[in-house]
Amino acid sequence: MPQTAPDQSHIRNLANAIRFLALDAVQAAKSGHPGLPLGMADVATVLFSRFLKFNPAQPHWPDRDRFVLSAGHGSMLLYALLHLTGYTDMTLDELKHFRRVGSRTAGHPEYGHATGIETTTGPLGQGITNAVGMAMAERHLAARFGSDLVDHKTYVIASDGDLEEGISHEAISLAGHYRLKNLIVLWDDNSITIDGATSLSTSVNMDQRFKSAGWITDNCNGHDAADVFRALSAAQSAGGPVMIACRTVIGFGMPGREGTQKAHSDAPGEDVVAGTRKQLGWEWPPFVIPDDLANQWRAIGKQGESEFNDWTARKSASNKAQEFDDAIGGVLPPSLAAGLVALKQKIVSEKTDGATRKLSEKALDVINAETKLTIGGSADLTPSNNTKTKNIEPITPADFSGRYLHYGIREHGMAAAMNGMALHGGVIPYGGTFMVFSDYCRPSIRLAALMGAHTIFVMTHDSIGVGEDGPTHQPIEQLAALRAIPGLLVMRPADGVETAECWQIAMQSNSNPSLLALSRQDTILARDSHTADNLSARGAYVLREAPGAKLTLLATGTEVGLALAARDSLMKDGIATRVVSMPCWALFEQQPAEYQRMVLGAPDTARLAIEAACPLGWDRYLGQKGAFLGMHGFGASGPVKDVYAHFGITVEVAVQMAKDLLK
Ligand SMILES: Cc1ncc(C[n+]2csc(CCOP(=O)(O)OP(=O)(O)O)c2C)c(N)n1
Ligand SMILES: [Mg+2]
Repeated sequence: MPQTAPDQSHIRNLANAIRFLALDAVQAAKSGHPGLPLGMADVATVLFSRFLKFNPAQPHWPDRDRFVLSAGHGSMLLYALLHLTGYTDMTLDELKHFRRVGSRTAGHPEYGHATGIETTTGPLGQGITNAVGMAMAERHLAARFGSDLVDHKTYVIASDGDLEEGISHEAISLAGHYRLKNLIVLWDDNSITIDGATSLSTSVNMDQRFKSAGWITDNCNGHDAADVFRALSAAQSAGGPVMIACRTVIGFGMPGREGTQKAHSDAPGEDVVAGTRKQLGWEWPPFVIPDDLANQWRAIGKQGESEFNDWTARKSASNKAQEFDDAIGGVLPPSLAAGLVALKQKIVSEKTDGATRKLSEKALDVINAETKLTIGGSADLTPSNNTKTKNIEPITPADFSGRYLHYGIREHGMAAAMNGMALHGGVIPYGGTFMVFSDYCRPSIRLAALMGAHTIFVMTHDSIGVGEDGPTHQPIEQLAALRAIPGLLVMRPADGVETAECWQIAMQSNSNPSLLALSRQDTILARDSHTADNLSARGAYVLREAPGAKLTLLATGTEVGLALAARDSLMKDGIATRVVSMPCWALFEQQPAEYQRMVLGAPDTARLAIEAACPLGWDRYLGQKGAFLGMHGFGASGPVKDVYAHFGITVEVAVQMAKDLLK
């Protein structure tokens, strides 16, 4: 660790390189947010030059420190830092094309667009919560592999907005409880948001707020290099998460704008840009960094090389090297798929039925035994979500070697923290709550999909089948709303076999998130013969064929059993009826058109879709002669059977609707 405080004018010069790249890029784009980059440039420079462990030549180094710009609107701060420190994909040209289609420099940092961007930020509060997950993953992997291989920190720059967002409460209390000593938050304490002074809308004592959650707090003058250095030095050996309030001036150096909300966003205009050059003594034209400064920044980018080499040597010498690489690579043993196939076979031969949430626990039993990558959890619904298998132990503040997290009643925080874990790598997070509360996770689920994060959301109690808990607990529009998120695999398995198949898909789909919608109430075994083949992977498939059928019943989850019963009745009446199970629309949409046509049946045949949820989206599968049996409003409280009967989601109604369709 560096011992001597940095020189103020040295840091200021380096920071001004960030400031003018940011200002010139915003001015060139005629849009963007100069306030944060100008305000936090000094803090970021001390962090990157004296503390952050990183190596631009090895951006995926697993033991690098993670840097999260939670206040994603300040994206130019990050882009400038990546460029200056020598990330080869962040060229000067990219900065010149800030906010242009196809550039790596989108309006907010986008995960995957450039190396060094650890997560997508922009929706305030997400980044700091991702960071909690990253720090959690680090602690767990350090417990598993030892500090020789895993010993890094997660640094966050969070703005007033990040800390006003409700999700930050969940993040802060989670991190404090688990005493994540590897997490350091730098709060851009500039007392300004878009509407004006923060005093317009908040009177929280941030120091006390963090302290009460178990954090160590400090503050510094964010424009005094020695003071920032002092606070960051002290944070290195803290016994818990650290929040440093960095007092800064938003838009530092912009005449007429600094210190006010006018600095937050928008290109300030050529006059103000020129005035800023004057005020900060910066004499270089747009996008020009003098050689000596550029070289100093490049040297900062090379500081981590020797640490990287030392780490590589330690890893090579470690008897855990292969296991570590496999964990970071997310490699699943072949025995996992084989175990799930064996489970399917057992379910069929023993004719196992039951609630899919419980059958999901059986699949997880296999998964958690076959791989150490999974970290399960629940937002305080463990006995209902069936997410904790007997073969894994909880993670505790004193022992991170476990693989189960009690997230508390923090659905949103759980979802965003899981994204952080997935992005960190080395673990595959899954976590549960009630399906109806997927709404409480939705912004994070959306970001998981946008980033292609390997996060698995377990949503149980997936319909009016929750019965007596009533309409507040009965998801209606959630399935449709979740299916609308591009890239999210929403899976609603019908029985134990499909549940095992959907888990296999979720485990293997490592570049997109999955969501399992699981029932509270019992299902019947729909798949009466065993196939090693994963039929759910096609999204939909013919569960029961009927030669010459003029009618197909389409259903998902618990309603597949209903469809099968309706089919029995129709067949008795001499009506040849097919049943199609559709566990995952998104995967079905990826199948060849020919397969889709085959599954859905000829265009002139009738189709009845049955799902105890709202009809939105089903019309695309109903064809010319179709109908939908499901929900058209909120649910009602009562025993499951009565609730289904009340809304007419019954075998009798299905049979009658089918017959009407054939008239
Ligand atoms: C969830 C969410 N709500 C609203 C916004 C729009 N927004 C962007 S920045 C911001 C607040 C700006 O204040 P602060 O966070 O203190 O940043 P500063 O202006 O100090 O850079 C808002 C409301 C957002 N990005 N995310
Ligand atoms: Mg602010």
